[in-house]
Amino acid sequence: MATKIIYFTVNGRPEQAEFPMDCPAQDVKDLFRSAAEAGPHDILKLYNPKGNIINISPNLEPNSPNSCYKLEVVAADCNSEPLGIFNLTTWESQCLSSYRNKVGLPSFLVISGTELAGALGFDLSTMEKRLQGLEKKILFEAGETPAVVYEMKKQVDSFREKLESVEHLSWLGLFKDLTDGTHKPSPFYHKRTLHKTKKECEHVREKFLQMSSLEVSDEVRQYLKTPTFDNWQWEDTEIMVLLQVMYTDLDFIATFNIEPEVLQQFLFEVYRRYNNIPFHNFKHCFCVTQMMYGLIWLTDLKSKMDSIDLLIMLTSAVCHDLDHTGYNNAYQINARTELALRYNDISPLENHHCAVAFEILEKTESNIFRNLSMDQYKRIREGIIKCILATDMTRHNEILSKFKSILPAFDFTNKDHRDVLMMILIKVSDISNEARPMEVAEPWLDCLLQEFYNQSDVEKLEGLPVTPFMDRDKVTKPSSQTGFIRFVLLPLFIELANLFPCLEQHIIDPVRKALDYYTEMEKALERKKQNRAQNENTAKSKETTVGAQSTMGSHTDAGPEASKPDTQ
Ligand code: 0WF
Ligand code: ZN
Repeated sequence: MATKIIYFTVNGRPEQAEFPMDCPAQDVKDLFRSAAEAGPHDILKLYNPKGNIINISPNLEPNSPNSCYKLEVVAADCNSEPLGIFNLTTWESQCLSSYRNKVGLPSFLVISGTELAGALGFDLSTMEKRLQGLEKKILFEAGETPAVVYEMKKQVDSFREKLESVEHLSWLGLFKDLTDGTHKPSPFYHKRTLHKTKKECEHVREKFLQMSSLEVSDEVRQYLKTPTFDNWQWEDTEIMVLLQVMYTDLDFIATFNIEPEVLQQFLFEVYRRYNNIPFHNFKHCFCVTQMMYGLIWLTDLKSKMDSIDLLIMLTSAVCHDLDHTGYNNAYQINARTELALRYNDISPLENHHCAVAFEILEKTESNIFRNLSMDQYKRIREGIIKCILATDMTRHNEILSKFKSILPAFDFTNKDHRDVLMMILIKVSDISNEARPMEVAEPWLDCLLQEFYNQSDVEKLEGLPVTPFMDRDKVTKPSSQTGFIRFVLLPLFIELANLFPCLEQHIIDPVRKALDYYTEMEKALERKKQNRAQNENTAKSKETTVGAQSTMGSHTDAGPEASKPDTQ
């Protein structure tokens, strides 16, 4: 079996990990976890020599001892176990619990990571206040500060001192220099190359321009019109050529007098402004556009709507997630990012995607609408803004309800009706991965969960509210998908199929199949969980039996109860 060797350092100590090429992802993560001597709830971050965070997975690029990666335990997960520094020895726990019983202290006074997180990250003041309260209660009852409370106070003090002296933890709001109260962005923004580098872009541009004059076969052109299209088979430069084909085959080049060089420059700028993130990247832009393109052909929209509306829809899809940074609106608002401030918490991301689109279109060399009249441009701008803003999922019910209300008397000659349909079409395209073949859709879900989990990790580290469906401790792949398909995807897709019944087989059937697939996966996971719990219980009851037998047979193993004075 071929193996990979990965060289890395952890706490300055050189280590190497060897694992088979087909090693399960979880095993690779566990390997690194044990190298870092990290607990099951600690968060590990692996950096490459350039300082970028890389994914700990079986696909890790093999390296040499000269190009070591760096492994860090960035922070402990705040959800379950007490934090290391607040772990009590057995004796201390017993001592504390006997005091708790005596004075009737509630169990939340156990100092756990959950409380730390709940108290806005590492809120030591809250911790200190609680300790003071605890001390007062105990003092009142016992007359002196017990050693365990004294020890805990010392640990809190020393922890505060450590935190306040570490500059790179300033984003936790604890570094002493942070006196002006301004929000500092998470270090993750700086540590990874979110934006594409100039070199990367130049290379892609050259390759794209070379390829753009090549003829794309009729077979590919037809395949491009179907929701079964597999994006994973195409690299970014080819994707740019395919986008060019869409503009050509919908006759936009001829109808709107778009020069090929301008379209190429526009597509290159679009490529450049999608970031290197797991989900909301250039490939997602392509998938959404390709689904929109497929829907236009499948529903024969060319015969029902003006070309300009189709141009609005396709271009909106191309631009709809420009410069997405991998953190959703809830994060933007909670973290009070520049975008949330700029857009007053109103769809900050979608407003930004739209603004970037018009930045690109402001440049003559990439303005595909430069040969249109003022009125046409105005209509296009209004349409694109409407469509991109409609992709904010918090508006889902509002838009779907509107669509449902006009459906019984839908009229293609009514502009208001067409506007709502355009919003529905971009929404459907945006969340349509599950309408694709399973081998195309499932990797997309993995990418999305990677982006979601990253956000919730950062939310925990920054002491922000954690978005529940992004929390790696709470959701699984099937659990996140069954609810979404049942309550979001199917109700939306079914309404669109009411207007276009031919879509049933193309987008509803595959989504129903996906629902069955994830429902089965959810059941299998549940069975596995139950089996594990059962095995653990069996093992525990065996242990107890053995333990009880040995205790009964040994006077020296009698435990703390045995040393208690006889109160009778
Ligand atoms: C993972 C799941 C989810 N699944 C998808 O297929 C998909 C496509 N787009 N998106 C998706 N989300 C989102 C990307 C940004 C906006 C839409 N998510 C949805 C969430 C977990 O869970 C639910 C479940 C029910 C209702 C609402 C959200
Ligand atoms: Zn999107």
